[in-house]
Amino acid sequence: MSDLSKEQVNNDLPEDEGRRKFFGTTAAASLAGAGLVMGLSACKQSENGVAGKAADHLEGSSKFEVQPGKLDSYYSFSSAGHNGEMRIYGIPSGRTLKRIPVFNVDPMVGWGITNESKAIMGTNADGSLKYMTGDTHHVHGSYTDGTYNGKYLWTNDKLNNRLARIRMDRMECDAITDIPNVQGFHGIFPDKRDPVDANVNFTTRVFCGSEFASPKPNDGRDTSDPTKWFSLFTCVDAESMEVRWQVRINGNNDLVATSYDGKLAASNQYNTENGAVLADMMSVERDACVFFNIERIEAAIKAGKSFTIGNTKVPVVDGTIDANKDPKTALVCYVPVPKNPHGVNISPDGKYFVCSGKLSPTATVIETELVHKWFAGELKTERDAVVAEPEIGLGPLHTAFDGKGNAYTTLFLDSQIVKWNVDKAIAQFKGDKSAQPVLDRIDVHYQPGHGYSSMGETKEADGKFFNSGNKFSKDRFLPVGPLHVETEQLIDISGEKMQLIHDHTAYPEPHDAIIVRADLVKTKQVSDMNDYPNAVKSMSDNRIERKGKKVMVYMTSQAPNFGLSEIKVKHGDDVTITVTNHDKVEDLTHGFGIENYNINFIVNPQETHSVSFKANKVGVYWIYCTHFCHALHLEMRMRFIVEA
Ligand code: RUQ
Ligand code: CUA
Ligand code: CA
Repeated sequence: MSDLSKEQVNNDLPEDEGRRKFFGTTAAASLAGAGLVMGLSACKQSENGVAGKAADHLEGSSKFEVQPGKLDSYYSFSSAGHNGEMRIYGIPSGRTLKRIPVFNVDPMVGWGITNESKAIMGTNADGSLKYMTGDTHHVHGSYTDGTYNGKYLWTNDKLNNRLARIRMDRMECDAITDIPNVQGFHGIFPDKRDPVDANVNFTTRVFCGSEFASPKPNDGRDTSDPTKWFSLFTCVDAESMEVRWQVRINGNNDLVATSYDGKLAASNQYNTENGAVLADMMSVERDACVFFNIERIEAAIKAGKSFTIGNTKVPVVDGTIDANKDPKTALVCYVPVPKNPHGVNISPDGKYFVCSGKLSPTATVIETELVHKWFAGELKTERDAVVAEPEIGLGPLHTAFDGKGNAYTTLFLDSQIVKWNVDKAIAQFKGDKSAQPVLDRIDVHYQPGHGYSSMGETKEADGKFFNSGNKFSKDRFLPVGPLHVETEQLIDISGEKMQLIHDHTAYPEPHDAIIVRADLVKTKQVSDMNDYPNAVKSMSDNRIERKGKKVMVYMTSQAPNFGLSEIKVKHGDDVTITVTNHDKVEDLTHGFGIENYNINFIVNPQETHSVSFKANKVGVYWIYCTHFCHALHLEMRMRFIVEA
């Protein structure tokens, strides 16, 4: 039984008290549970005397309230974790605007049920879905000239190793690609321009990291010899969604970031040990941030310096340390970074990559220009590309930027967001003892994973909002049983001190997201019937055709009528029903559900969708409109009759 105190219900429990009650136990449990205590060196938590006290920071939301009838100024495009979808929130309201099914089946829209969505998701020979689950962690958008162009979003599936694309004019998934020969496909990032062709100043590639080493090919060989397993870094074509190439690496990939000049992709590596068990993955003091030289990799492939794996035709180049000893010809550069780093993010001016320590209380700042110098043979060691490594707190994971030289890093173990200045961190690293990089801290509730700022991953970073995606919500919302909702906390970062604006909920379990200015997104509110090759274009086209056991039904919907009043078939027939919505009014969607046949999908104005199934139950089954459309919505129904 949950025990809500009066104060909690009244929502005036002193901020710090309630928080600390839960925080103490969770932090300790996280540490002990993961066996991480030994991995963490001591960190002075309040070096500047700026240790966070949430009560001081709480400003309240009134200034940012989106009043009834008013619209948000930003979209947030969010991952959904093992729910498998992508989500859209309004910022600053935190209101859910849409849930886009991607790797999951969604009966509301009919994703995974209609023939069109099944074709995108991928089917087995018998027409059933190949996969019904997925795990989305990262969402990134396509770029032109260093900022979002509003064309595409991509997200990863860590579970079944697929990359999905969402077309932003409709906010629907239009392509899914299998990434061959990888497991634990985690970080993704689109490139921002071509490394060579200056005219291509927009996204043409999407890079994909993979966390888990596996046998190559994974056909039963080497199952008991993990030393033979390895990971691949993958490049997918942004338009065709075909896999362009892969790179064999030492260790693993986790998250991915790309440079603004189009020349580099970076990925943090927490398992340079290539360990198969936890203790081995934490055995060395420094792992790495690996940089891929895109121009050289593509030149090597052109020159035929690649191999293939199993039946896969994708060219693979060798990016292992041994094969890349000479910086002047190296395809990759491994920059040493303290213990099991998590997250890699580039500053909006393109100058620095920040890789967080996770098991080290530090963030490592790597200068882009120095990585280029290493590739030119002008830097002594890879480590010389590091220009700062400030101590910022315990369990640093992801870093966002405000475009004013400041970084905001999530501290999982400290349950805080820390604001620090990059230039001051560099000065401190150079030996300036008076430099104090940490500027502010704010408590969040609780244990943040991802943090992201408004336009923070573009050169138009505006320093307005930061969202803390917390992994534990504990006492922040009304209890709903053992599975807690997640807390997303919106923070005002426009001033010197961070101010908590509000909490909003997120159904488990989002990871990364981006916050995009509303004016950059242009959606199409009503579809074009001509975009649907199987459209039933006129009312006189309503008909049923039979070829042997195959029955094809073509029909229209227009409120409050379906174009047919009954469909009569024989037991065992293979039935395909195609429905075109002839309504033109924005928002006038119809649904199509068949009683006891497990079929349910929607058709938005001017759209066409179809389903195929076997008429395997005799009798009368009502077909009805499942989406409220008209005063006579309930009367919008017809009969499906299956004769013995
Ligand atoms: S990773 S917090 Cu994909 Cu940090 Cu989840
Ligand atoms: Cu058509 Cu409800
Ligand atoms: Ca490690």
